[in-house]
Amino acid sequence: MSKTILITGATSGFGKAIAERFASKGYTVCITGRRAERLQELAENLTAQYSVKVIPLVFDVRESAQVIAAIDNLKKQIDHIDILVNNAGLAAGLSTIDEGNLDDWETMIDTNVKGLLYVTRQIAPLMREQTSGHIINIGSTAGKSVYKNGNVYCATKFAVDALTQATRIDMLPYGIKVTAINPGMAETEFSLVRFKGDEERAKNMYNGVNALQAVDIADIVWYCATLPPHVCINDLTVTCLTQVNSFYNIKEADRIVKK
Ligand code: NDP
Ligand code: 8X3
Repeated sequence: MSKTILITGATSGFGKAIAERFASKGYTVCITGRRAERLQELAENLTAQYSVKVIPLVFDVRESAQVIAAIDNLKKQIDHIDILVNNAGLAAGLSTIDEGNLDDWETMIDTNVKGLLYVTRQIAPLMREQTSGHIINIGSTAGKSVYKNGNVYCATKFAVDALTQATRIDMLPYGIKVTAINPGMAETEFSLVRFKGDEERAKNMYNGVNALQAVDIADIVWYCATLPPHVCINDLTVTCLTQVNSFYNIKEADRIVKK
């Protein structure tokens, strides 16, 4: 029986790279997102390349009814889930609290916090029943220290940190691992989304910093997910070499190297 992973937000970035990594290792891969065409294309590519079962599920994590319907449908197609990666998330805008956009706030809170909760609420009982499983939440360095104008996005990632800790306690009796992976700056569609399609501004974020790439996060998820059964990484923070935390980083060109 092949192992099964469910990855939210697999239409781009980390989620897509994680789906590729686990498909390449023979996992049955359940991929989710709102962009149906991208999901379908990814499903077809992974099936063709790795001959694995891929189940695309189109839903918005902010809509609890959609989450419930999609996971109910999934449960008819598979009988176990080994790994859930709560990855779907986003930042919208950058501004001070007094000038914040309420719609952006709602979007971030609904997606990053409530969306993660809705999905976890549907999958955790299945893992409890199995008395096995691994929940991996994608947090952020933004959930470890706040940065200027990051207020609400940071708050949602602090919430992910708290929920990861709480879930680990709740799942403890059932042998379910719960891990937070907290990446720093990574070059995905994240900034394009944050800056609402402003490609120039998004690209500038990564200029000269040698940022993390989606495959780096996929490597780390694979590592955390394949440790011996008695070993659980609780909390892992990862940045590129030129970043220390949310607010302290340098350009690659400013790094002192021996001539
Ligand atoms: P991307 O924008 O490349 O990917 C985000 C994914 O989330 C997409 O697949 C998107 O799918 C999905 N998503 C967003 N909103 C929803 C929604 N309402 N319902 C369902 N799916 C949704 O960004 P990343 O890969 O970088 O981001 C992945 C996670 O990593 C996020 O939680 C982000 O906060 C976190 N992170 C990112 C960092 C970075 O610097 N890139 C660093 C630290 C953490 P679709 O639009 O098709 O619905
Ligand atoms: C994404 C990393 O620093 O842009 O979580 O907030 S950052």
